[in-house]
Amino acid sequence: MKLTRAQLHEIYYFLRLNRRVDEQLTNLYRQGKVVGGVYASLGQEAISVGSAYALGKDDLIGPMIRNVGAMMVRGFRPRDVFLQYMGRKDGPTGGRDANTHFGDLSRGVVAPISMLGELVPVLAGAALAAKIRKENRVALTYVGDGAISTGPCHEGLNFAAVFKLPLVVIAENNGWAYSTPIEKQMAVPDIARRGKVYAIPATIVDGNDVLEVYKVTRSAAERARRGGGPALIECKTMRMKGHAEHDDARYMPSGELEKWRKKDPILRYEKYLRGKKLMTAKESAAIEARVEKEIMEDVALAESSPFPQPQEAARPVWA
Ligand SMILES: Cc1ncc(C[n+]2csc(CCOP(=O)(O)OP(=O)(O)O)c2C)c(N)n1
Ligand SMILES: [Mg+2]
Repeated sequence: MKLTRAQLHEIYYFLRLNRRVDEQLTNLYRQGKVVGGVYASLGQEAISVGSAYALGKDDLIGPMIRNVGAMMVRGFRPRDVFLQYMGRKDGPTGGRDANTHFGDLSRGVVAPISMLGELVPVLAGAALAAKIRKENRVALTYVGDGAISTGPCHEGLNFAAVFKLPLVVIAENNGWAYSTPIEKQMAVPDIARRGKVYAIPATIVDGNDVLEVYKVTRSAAERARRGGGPALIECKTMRMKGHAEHDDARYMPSGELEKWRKKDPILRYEKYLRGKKLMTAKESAAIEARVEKEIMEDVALAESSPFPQPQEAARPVWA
């Protein structure tokens, strides 16, 4: 399906929103207003936005910590992310959990969990339920180059392949799992090679090209919807910061980030739209103004929300 001019602009809006949420979270962290760490999606926005944008509204996603962009596409707002990271009462979990550990099934978003790889069997289960109920839904989730090597990820992929479940797994290969480079935890150069052993079609995609991510995810989702079974999509990208805000990434070889900065997914997409005369300077300025207004309003709103009362901590846990 060809994207309309309005849709191309909407994708640009979500990319910029994702980037600005990240930048604002960094500011809040440095001001001591965040409870816990901040995990950026810097440099990986095209994967979250392109893949989530390729799904239908009844499809399910299981985002990981760097997939704020996907959560925005599914209808969460920057305020949800700020409130949650700041542990405030009006946040999605009422201050009971941190960072992006929240979801909403009415938006088709399964809450992320910290244990790497675990979302693969969870979303495979959701895909199985959809198949049994003949709901024509696709389930999609994300794994990193570290998560792909966990036992649960293997079990989930294998299960989905055997039962031909409508599951799309996006492998975000950013080269690092905390301080471990990919060559120290995998003996093959590409995650996509693993597709073959499960009999799952696997595609390698430039993860910094939002339209390519969109296109490949969309065709994988359509194939899954037709009963063609799961797909694995390896997106090559780079984590443009340390694992989290507290990690200065001094273990990364010098020059690596410089090289990747030239491939910034948002600047690249903007240049593409401009070059093809699909977005004028006036139109991009209007999108920027909208993003800025929403970010500023939502930061103010989050900062004005109180912390929860201690006695509320166990309320949804114990009847
Ligand atoms: C099963 C498990 N082991 C270890 C951890 C601790 N841990 C959290 S994030 C992370 C690195 C993840 O790397 P990757 O999967 O490549 O994702 P990225 O951070 O690069 O997006 C580790 C080791 C965890 N959360 N779960
Ligand atoms: Mg990684």
